[in-house]
Amino acid sequence: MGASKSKLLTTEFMDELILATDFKAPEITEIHDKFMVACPSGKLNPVKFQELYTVVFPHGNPHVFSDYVFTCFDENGDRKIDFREFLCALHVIARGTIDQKINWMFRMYDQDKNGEIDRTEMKDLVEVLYELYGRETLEAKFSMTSEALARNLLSTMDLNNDGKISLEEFRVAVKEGNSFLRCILDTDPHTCLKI
Ligand SMILES: [Ca+2]
Ligand SMILES: [Ca+2]
Ligand SMILES: [Ca+2]
Repeated sequence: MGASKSKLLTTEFMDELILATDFKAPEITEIHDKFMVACPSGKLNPVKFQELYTVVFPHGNPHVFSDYVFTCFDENGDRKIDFREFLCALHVIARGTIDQKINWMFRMYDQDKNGEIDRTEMKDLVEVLYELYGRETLEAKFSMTSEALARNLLSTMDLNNDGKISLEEFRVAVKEGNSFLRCILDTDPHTCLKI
């Protein structure tokens, strides 16, 4: 089963992957088989990645969102996701603690990587999710435009009133069950990409 598709996984590479993640060999083989079906070339490009998200969010426009996720997976920044990058990201998302997942999500939306989500990044975050799920769907769900929701979230989450959201403030809001932030967790690539 899947023997031919797994031929790129040498014993050496497998050992390295087991060390880097805590997946076991049979799990890695299974994920690798699915990965190779989704992208036979062995490297996901942004277009292919977006196609995977379009299947999951047929009513929205996943273009920008998938690019956010892509950038987070693509550790060396060559605009391709190889199997090692894919598996390492998946390891955090699928197996990580809730805190590791929250860190991952925070890093994704902290676009300039300065450790804070500022007003513009918050606006972008909300905008990206409205596009992803479909604007009408989220406007109906939260009874607010994306601009109003971004302002609302910033003022609710910003516990020390410095106009920015720290990782800790983000963590508190997610754990308190903020319903919009729950939407973010529902975009977990592990669930979405079904790999
Ligand atoms: Ca890469
Ligand atoms: Ca930032
Ligand atoms: Ca703050």
